[in-house]
Amino acid sequence: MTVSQPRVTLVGGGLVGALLATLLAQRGFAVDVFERRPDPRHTGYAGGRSINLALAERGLHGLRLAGLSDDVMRLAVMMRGRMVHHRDGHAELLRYGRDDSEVIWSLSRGRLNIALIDAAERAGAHFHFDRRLESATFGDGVTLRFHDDANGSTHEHHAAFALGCDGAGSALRAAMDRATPLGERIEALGHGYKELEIPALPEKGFAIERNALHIWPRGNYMCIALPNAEGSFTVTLFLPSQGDPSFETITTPAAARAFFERDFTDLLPLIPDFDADFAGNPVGVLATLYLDRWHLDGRALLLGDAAHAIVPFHGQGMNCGFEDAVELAELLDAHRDDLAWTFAEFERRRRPNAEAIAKMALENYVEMRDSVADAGFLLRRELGRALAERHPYRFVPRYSMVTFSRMPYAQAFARGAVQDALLRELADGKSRIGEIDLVHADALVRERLTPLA
Ligand code: FAD
Ligand code: 8R5
Repeated sequence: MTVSQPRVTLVGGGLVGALLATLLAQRGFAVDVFERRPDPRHTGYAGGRSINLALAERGLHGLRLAGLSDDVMRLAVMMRGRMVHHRDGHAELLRYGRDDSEVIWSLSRGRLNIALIDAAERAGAHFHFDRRLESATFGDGVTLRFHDDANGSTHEHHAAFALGCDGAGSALRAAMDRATPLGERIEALGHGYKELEIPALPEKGFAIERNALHIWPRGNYMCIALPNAEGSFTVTLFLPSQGDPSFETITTPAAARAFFERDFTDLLPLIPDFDADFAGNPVGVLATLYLDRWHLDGRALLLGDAAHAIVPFHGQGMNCGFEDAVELAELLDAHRDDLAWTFAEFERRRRPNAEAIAKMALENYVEMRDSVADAGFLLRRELGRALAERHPYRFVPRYSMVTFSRMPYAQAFARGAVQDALLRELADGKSRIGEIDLVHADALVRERLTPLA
């Protein structure tokens, strides 16, 4: 199929939609973005709550290409590592990387979305707010029907093709699936989350260490806290949906308070509006979305959460979605005359990577919430550190490959598996690192792991 005019229609102007709009407008496409919500620059965002996100190298790369990294980074808070808060009240910082060049950044989602919308408009993209996609039909191109939730009106738009950036509950996905089943599978995690807030101290002071991602690991559940530029922290409690304790058994602020007094003793006093936060904020659901296909020949394509929503435990949902946007903008720019091929090629390149980060995100929940690791795990971790130091270009911790590099997620997963097998083999039956033959280990590393550039 040929497009005479390079016009692009996006559904959803969230994080991925707004970045993609910028990248495509910069490449000379005429971009229309239809967004369900009102313009966040007029209404304020997130109902006044400050919700933050961790930005890592993959997401930062997308922002750099959009020319936005300087503006956005001025508002970001550096997180050097994981601050682990044990039950007895003591805390330790475990650095994520080698030094301050390997860190992650906490950002306000609302501010980031506004910066992205501004950048897209500057590049020439056109936003249509208060346009909720209701249905889409596919014939010669696609006909999109929108509802304005503010005044009840409906609107129709015809386009050669539509790009779905409308998030985990994508309406475009539902419409595509009606036309041709996409093989959708949603796997619930069985755990939910609730947000709470540690306010800033007077004079913008931080109540706990500012430059860290805080974790209170408690076995089957945990709390985390990410810093906001204003001095507050957004706390998230992750807890099973059923069983004891769970969101089914802990339903009132009083029950939650008793639970925190027992399990998060040092955290509770930092949350002055605990009862109101717990009663007022909803329980969020956590699930992984798998699809057999992301596109309908050359007429519709899904990306970001609409194609591959994942659990949050690697902090990579947005980062992965930004990689999608970059990959698609480059593909469309080079192959705008054969959309069916372009969409299939996008899916071919991105789906193995989306599947790899989905798996790694699930695995990182266990890693984060298990504070009392067993002896075997501790020995392997110590050995891993030693090998990373001896072979900095070959043996790279999987967390680092995911967070500080842009190597394909599938490759990070595969190299991680080789490294893990190596550690298990070398540490098997050993109880101290001194018992392990490091010269033999060096030979195995050189044999099994090619050097990275
Ligand atoms: P969204 O950002 O959800 O945007 C979808 C957009 O489409 C929205 O603007 C929505 O209003 C609009 N829309 C929806 N339906 C329609 C419709 N029918 N018609 C028109 N418009 C529609 N990722 C990270 O990388 N790091 C983190 O630390 C991190 N933390 C997170 C914390 C929380 C609380 C949550 C919920 C997620 C977090 N994520 C994080 C994941 C990240 O938010 C998502 O992966 C990312 O926002 C996906 O971008 P998206 O544009 O695909 O979807
Ligand atoms: N998402 C994150 C990490 C990894 C931290 C580590 C984990 C909250 C709903 Cl749970 C989580 C990480 O391994 O030490 N980096 O960034 C962000 C996370 O959760 C976000 C804030 C979240 C969805 C609620």
